[in-house]
Order: sequence, then structure tokens, then C-alpha cells
Amino acid sequence: ADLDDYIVALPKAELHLHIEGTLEPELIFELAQRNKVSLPYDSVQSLRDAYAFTDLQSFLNLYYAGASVLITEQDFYDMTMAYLKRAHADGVCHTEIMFDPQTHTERGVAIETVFAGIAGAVRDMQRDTGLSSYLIMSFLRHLSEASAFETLEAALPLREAYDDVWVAIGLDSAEVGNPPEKFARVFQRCKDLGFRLVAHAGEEGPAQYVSDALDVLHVERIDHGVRSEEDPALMQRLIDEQIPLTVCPLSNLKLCVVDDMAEHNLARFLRQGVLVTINADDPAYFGGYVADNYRAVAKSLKLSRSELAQLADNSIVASFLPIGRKAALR
Ligand code: ES4
Ligand code: ZN
Repeated sequence: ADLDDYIVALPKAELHLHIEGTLEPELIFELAQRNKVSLPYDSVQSLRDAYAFTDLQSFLNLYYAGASVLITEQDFYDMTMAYLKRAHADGVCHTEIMFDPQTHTERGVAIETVFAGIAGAVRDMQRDTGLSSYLIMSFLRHLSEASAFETLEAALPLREAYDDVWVAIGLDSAEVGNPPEKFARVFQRCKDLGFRLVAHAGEEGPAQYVSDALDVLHVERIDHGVRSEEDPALMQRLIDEQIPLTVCPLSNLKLCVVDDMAEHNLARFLRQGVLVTINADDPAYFGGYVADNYRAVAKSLKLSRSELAQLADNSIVASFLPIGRKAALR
């Protein structure tokens, strides 16, 4: 309990969080009922029981099924507000939230609805508590380059209305077989437009995808990146250039990226001087929010309090906040 209080009290940013992955089974059922969407599960418990994953794809199948209950602006607002309240309780002072418009536009939901609901909750939370959030609009890498360009073009007319929150572009979903190169042109366009860039790489995919995310997509931060350890030259580069990795320990365990938390390479990365951070990824599916992730690694990897404080400080440094606000939070 003492350690819990210490972790919650650390000023933290959460930088790797999929808002669709915060939909708890209870809220999935409530929204299904509200929107008269039928689910292939007869109870909250039977849905929760299905959360036994063997790899990323086995999770993604359920994640997209869960997201199918999101129809109205209110649904996106309610999902986002529920997450923000939970993050606030964990002592998070800033979040950078990923969302996947294609998951919704493919079902006929307007991209305007997605932006309005998520940004509405983000603004209300900032006004009421001071917890700030940025949005990372992410492309689904199992879909085509053309679909990513269409999504970008559909979103750009909204940029001005959301310029206080929408600052970055990301890349998520099935990694293996969908290398960074596939999105080189659309990321170049996003860079030219002045967006900050991140991409998932080196979760299930090889260290080469991490190098390519840096060199081909020009991202500033890597989501996951745990397989970088397989390339010593890349590791040295991450250290030298202080390229942040947004690591998600409970996610890695649930998706069998690691077999045992005691074997997670987060502590080695930290002790070698990589700018690693701790994040929840999809907390409703992976068994814990951000403080639970800190707690899990503290215990399994025997991290000291000063190492936990370093991880929290890294999250502020690795955020896209302006330097003045970073300084105020550290
Ligand atoms: C994701 Cl853990 C993970 N990896 C890739 N894409 C994702 N989307 C949501 N969670
Ligand atoms: Zn992720």
C-alpha cells in the first residue's frame, strides 16, 4: 500500500494508450444495449472470460469486436471520460491518447463523431481537473496506404477545430507483415503538415522495424520497441539519441511477447540508459491501468523507488508537451 501511494504520487504522463482499449466489459454491454448492437457474448463475465490471448492478432480480434458498440458522440465521450477519471486516480497529469478512426469509419461512423466525442471529454477533464491530453490519430497498418491517406484527408478539415489537442499521428494494429515502408509516403505527408510522429515497432516485429520506423517514417518515439535488444547497434542509437520507448509491461505479458514478467527487459533498458516509459496500452484487456503496470514491474523486476521515479520522469520528458509545461510537471 505504501508503494502504491508512492507510485500514484509520482508525476506521470501516459504516452501509449489506445482509447478503444479502455472499454471495460461493463461499458461494452451498456453501450450495446443503448445502441441495440448485438454481441456474441451473453454476459459481462463471458466476455471477460474470452480475454485469454496468445498473440497480438488474437487480442485485436476482440478489440475490434468490442469497439463495434461505439456509435454516437456520447459513446466516445463516455469511453474517454471513464478512462480519464481512472488515469487521474492513478496520478497521471498528462496523457497522449491514440485513437483509430478507421475502426469506426469502416462501420459507417463519421470521423467528426469520433473527434467530437473524444476531444469533448478531453477538454472537459482539462477544465475540471487540470489533467491535460493530446490526441494521436493512428492508422491501422493491416489496411492499405490508400485507406490511411483517405483517413488523413477526411480528418484534415477538422484540424483547426481540434488544434489544441490533435498534435500527432501514430501507426498501430498487426505489425508483422505490415512494415514501416508501407506507410512511408503518408507519414512524409503528415510530417510535412507539422504533426508529431510515433509508430508501434518491435512489439512482435523485428528490431529492423524499429530502425525503419526511425529512418523511413521519421518517428520521434517508438511504441513498444522491446525487440530492439536484438540489435546492439540500434540499442546504442536509442541511448545516444535518447529516443523514447513507450513500453507496456502487462500488455507484453498478456500478448505473450514475454513469458514471465521477471524476464521483461525493461529494467535492462533502464539501467543501460534507454529513455523507457511505462504505459497501459489497452488497460481494459490487459489487466491493469498505468499504476498497475508500475506496480507489476516494481515487484517482478525489483525496481528501486528512484528507478520508478526515473521512469515517471522519463514519461514527462518523452511527452510532446512544450518545455515550459514539462518543467512545471517534473
Ligand atoms: C495494440 Cl498492443 C497493440 N499493438 C498494436 N496495435 C494495437 N492496437 C491496440 N493495441
Ligand atoms: Zn499499443
